[in-house]
Amino acid sequence: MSSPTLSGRLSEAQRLSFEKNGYLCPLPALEPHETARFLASYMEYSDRNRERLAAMSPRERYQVFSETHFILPWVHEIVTHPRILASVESVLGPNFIAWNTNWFTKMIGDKTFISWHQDGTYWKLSPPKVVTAWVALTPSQPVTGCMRIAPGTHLTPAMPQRQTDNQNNALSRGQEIAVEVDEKNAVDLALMPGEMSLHNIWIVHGSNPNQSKDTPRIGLAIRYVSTEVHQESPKKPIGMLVRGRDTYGHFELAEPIKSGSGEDLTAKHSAIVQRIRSSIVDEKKPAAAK
Ligand SMILES: O=C(O)CCC(=O)C(=O)O
Repeated sequence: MSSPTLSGRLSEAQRLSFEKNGYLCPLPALEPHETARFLASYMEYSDRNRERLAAMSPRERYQVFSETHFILPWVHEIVTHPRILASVESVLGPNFIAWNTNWFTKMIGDKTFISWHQDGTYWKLSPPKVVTAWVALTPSQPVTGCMRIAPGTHLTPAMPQRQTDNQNNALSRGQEIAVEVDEKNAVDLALMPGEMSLHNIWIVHGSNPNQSKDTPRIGLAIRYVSTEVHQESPKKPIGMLVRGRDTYGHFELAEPIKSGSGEDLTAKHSAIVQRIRSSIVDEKKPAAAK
């Protein structure tokens, strides 16, 4: 039998640590040859969309880089990677859905940052059997603007939040917690290419701009939810069943888009992005804690 590290399964000590601290980091995710292939594919996708992206703010760009697992087979490969799924299964149990994905990219000299926030406030998902796997394709380190968390905050759901309008804040609504975060106690979730972190839906997290002169920071955040989870949303939410069975039917189960190219594929992708965004709470009505 493979070791827990290579199979991706978490040890009991790791599982308990995730429960207690609200995060785990670093964990092995991709093999070096996979990381290199996915990074080359990412650069090719960015290059293909260069003109469209150049005219956008970080916040708008974030949307083009959301839900790409529906249209890019190599992103789907990351989302369904056996080692990542085995780690997530250790936390969520045997049946779960990939609900949403976002690329968080900070190129060299880019001012993009992520304000301190709690994901659970906006996602309206309950019970909180939800975990984010953040998979690094390049070094995600303090100098390149790695993710940072405020330890223990996953035990305090739904802190007050405010909206901000700084266009360099990559979050879709510029949300930020209206509570002072003690920066000296923040923990850096430092990752090397091919590694990942897991974080709880309620942990306060954010990240600084990339200060490095030569290294971009590129990573994919994948939100996995147990099939038990229900989302309060105007339309039935969609997601991809990636492990086990769904006996709840809370999500419309979707497959990657197989047909279409060029503008047609872009239109289908935008429709999915809009549908998933529309299930995230309106900025004027932050969700109550569940
Ligand atoms: O990548 C980052 O810096 C922030 C990621 C984040 O906010 C998230 O995965 O929820």
